[in-house]
Amino acid sequence: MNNNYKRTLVTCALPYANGPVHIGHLAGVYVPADIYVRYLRMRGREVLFICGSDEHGVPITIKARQLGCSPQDVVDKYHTIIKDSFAQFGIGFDIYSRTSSKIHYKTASEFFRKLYDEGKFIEKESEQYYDEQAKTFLADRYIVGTCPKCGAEGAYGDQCEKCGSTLSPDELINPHSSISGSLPVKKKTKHWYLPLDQYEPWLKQWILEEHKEWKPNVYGQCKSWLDGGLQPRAVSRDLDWGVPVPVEGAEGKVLYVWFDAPIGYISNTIELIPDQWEKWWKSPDTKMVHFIGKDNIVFHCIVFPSMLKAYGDGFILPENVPANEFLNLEGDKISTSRNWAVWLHEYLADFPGQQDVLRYVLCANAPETKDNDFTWKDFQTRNNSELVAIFGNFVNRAVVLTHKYFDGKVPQNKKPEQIDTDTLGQIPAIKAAIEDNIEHYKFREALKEAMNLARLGNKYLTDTEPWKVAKSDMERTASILNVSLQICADLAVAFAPFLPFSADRLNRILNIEAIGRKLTWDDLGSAEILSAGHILNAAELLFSKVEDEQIDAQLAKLNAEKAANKAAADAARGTQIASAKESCTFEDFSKMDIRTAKVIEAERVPKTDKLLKLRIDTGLDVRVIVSGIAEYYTPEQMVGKQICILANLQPRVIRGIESKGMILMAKQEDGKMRLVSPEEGVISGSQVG
Ligand code: B3M
Ligand code: ZN
Repeated sequence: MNNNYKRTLVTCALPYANGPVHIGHLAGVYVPADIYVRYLRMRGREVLFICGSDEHGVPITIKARQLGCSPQDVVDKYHTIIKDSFAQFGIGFDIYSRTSSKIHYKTASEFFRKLYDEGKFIEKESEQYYDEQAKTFLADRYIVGTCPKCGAEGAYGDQCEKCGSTLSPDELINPHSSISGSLPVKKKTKHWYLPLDQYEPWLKQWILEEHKEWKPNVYGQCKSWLDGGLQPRAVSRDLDWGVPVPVEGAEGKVLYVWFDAPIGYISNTIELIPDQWEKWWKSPDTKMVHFIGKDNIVFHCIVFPSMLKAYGDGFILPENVPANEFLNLEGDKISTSRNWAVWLHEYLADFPGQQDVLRYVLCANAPETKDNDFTWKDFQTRNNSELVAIFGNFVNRAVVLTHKYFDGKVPQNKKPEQIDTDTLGQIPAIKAAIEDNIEHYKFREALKEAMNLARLGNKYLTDTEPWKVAKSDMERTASILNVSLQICADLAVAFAPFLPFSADRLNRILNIEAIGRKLTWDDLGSAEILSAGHILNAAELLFSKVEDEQIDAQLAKLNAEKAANKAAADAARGTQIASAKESCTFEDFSKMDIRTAKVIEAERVPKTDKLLKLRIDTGLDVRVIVSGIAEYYTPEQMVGKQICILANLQPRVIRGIESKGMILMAKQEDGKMRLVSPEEGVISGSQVG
């Protein structure tokens, strides 16, 4: 490992612009990265902090279909919301751009083209699912059906969201296209593949041998991918949204989103500093760190490095990829589709000005080594008994007492005692612990240490009781408050990476501006940050209590969501079984002539979506029945089918066609209808009863 880096390039996973961002994003990626960057900046290191929206791929096109608008409309809308949320939470990117930018298209196309020209890809034909009605290839996500593992309806061709199983479209029961509802067929198509298998020996050496220090969850995932053997990976897709494949004969094909998105880190750097970007991307003096969530590990540790390696030309590789696990919410997986999340824009509306409280709780509880749970109760407790009762209380007491006894002027320290030296003597170790933890991506521990500093100050005041000493010894009171105020200034430094808004407020209270320079990391623990005579500003509360009602309101919101989800799930599962009908007599029943029959011909009724005209052999006669089943069966599927009919239903004219009878169907859990068919071997015209 190279320890002589001159600068650090920090990237954060580019969030998909198909929805707003929530606490899971913040806890997993953006808060830790921001802490890291703020810390390095306070140490005077050269840092570049890059992010932007990921605006391509199937997640965007699915959202566009849901909303009935264009993919461009989707990304325009969410890019703005996401960018604003990050800014409001103080995530200090140097640039937050987007992959629909011109410069990104150019960069990604050129990247692909160079690899293509140098023969770094394999061209392969394969069979992909195709929707003949919608005339489009189907990404796995667009194929839905019943999960073979848990039986849930609406499982995707790549994954069942209910049980979490990874699936392939072939495994789905009753697969159909979510675009047209039709049965997908397989069709040949050509794509370009990055032969990851060729990079395997190099990756094994680079990761498994040279980066044993990566977090165990990251290293472990890489190891299992590498042990399992890598396969060539397609880097193009048949899709009408994305960066077009810059090769002749590739009409209708775009770069796979996971090929273009990481190049977004490069194009966003180019956009920001067109003349200097290479210094960040191509110099061995640059340390590159990717902050991501655990579902992105393979792309950042295996695929993107292989792309960079294939490209060559001096591109550096990540020095570390500190991926976090997932954050749950009140014991349940955060889910956009179930609206089970705390959305940042909603939090900002409900807790105005309290960004740091969320930053604090999310860092204190960050899913660094395992999935973790966010609860509103914990949010309240951490705010009230840590931020308010320890940090806020200490600063407030020190500043208020200084105003009370010394007109807001930092008093002289002429009467030091052992407890002062003992207390101040602990600060260097705390400082070192914060540094060590941050540099090893252990932000929870680092924050704990910063809070220990506040605890130290709080305890010092409680032990020395200046409000009592003031009755008899003003000189000692002065010393106590001098020491306390130095610790307040230390806290302004120690917390600055974690709680930037509160650190700013504390700087204002302490009137740091009057010192004529900004505090830096080196000030932490230094002998005297505030000299005697320095005038403080008025006391302000750093934090305020979160009341029970606020928490109750959040829980009520989630409970309502839970109820709505349950109702939707019940409806989908059909547990709301249609209530039993009134009882009927045997005579009533025997009036009905139900019998088996066979479909001879079937055709759509013109100008309708739902109706099929069927010619039926009832065993007694051949007759026509018009039935509303075109949504569920094609004419081709119907011909030759054995079915059951109500044969003596009074004839009705439907769309000008006389229909004699009714086809019996069963309503499925998802509301769709399925034929009720006799077992094979039953001849047409058999009575059912
Ligand atoms: N947009 C996936 C995600 O948000 C993806 C990250 C891209 S980073 C290059 O999980
Ligand atoms: Zn399942």
